Amino acid sequence: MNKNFLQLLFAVVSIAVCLAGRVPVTSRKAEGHHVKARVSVDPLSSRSLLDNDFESGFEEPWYDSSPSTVHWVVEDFYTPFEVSYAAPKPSAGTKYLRAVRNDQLVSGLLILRTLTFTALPGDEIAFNFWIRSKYTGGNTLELVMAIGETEQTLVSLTSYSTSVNLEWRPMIAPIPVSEPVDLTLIFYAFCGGNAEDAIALDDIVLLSPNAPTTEPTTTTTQTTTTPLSLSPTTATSTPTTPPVEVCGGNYNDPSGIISSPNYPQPYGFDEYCQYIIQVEEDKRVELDFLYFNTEGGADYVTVYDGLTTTSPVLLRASGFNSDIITTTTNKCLVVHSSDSQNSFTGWQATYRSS
Ligand SMILES: [Ca+2]
Ligand SMILES: [Ca+2]
Repeated sequence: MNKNFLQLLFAVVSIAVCLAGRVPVTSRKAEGHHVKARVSVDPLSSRSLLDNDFESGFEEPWYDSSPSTVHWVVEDFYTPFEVSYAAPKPSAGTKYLRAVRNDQLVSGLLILRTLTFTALPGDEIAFNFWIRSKYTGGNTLELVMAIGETEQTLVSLTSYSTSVNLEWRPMIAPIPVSEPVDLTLIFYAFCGGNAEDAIALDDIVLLSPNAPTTEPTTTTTQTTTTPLSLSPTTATSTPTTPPVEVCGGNYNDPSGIISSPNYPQPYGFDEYCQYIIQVEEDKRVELDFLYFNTEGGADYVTVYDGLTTTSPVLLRASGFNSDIITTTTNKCLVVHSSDSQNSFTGWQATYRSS
């Protein structure tokens, strides 16, 4: 048996284990050597092992290496471990990965990592997350990429840790490599000791829009059918090419709906959209945000009391917002702006003349 055959065998076995989910949760912690063995799957094959919606009941190919009493455990929405503060219902399926504490709710650090895989230029990692804490910022959640010993934070979601965060939120983070690089993705989290404190992950998917053009000639495994079949469906929702016509516009009806580009799919990167709303002369514009979910501190909605960006600012919001805005005249400018990374669902608002 040559080396390639052994690697292929490892990949096939790993996939079989992942799909069939035959590693019992209770025994897995004791099988550290087994986990390490699977890390030796060749990194290109590992790409196809990253996706997990946790519906199988198993966290592999993501590995819990939390050092404390808090661990990542696959939870079913209908049978939560901490009954008094259940997770929000996932949009699809019923299972997800959740930070589970012991009976005394002792706080602790959580680590969740992939095996080493080859990231290609254009790769993005998409996932859904829920983070909540009694005190704002009390829990932390960061996604980090590690190349050898060097770690780089891809996204920090700690600002979403509030007592009122009761929903799953989608996240897409670009993996910033300019050439194929072997790396590991790691979620670092801290879950506090309050009853409300919670962190959960679901629907982790490696998006690889450029995969067909950068396929190395040495790849012999055909395990790539999984990502290839995913690509066409996810390509329509990637935020890099939002329809141009929904980036801003003129709104002159007495009432209407405006939303971020591509809503309810994630908005794009580096966007700047102007929504110009004008109602009858003697009326005012009332703007009511029905949904709001942008990257905190990075992707903003700004509402001006007039038609230019020099007009008084009525609202400048990122992250959450539920304010109802009323202008002093019949004119209003709404600006949506996003930066070059981390795309969220966006926002939707109704306006009416009042
Ligand atoms: Ca799920
Ligand atoms: Ca952003």
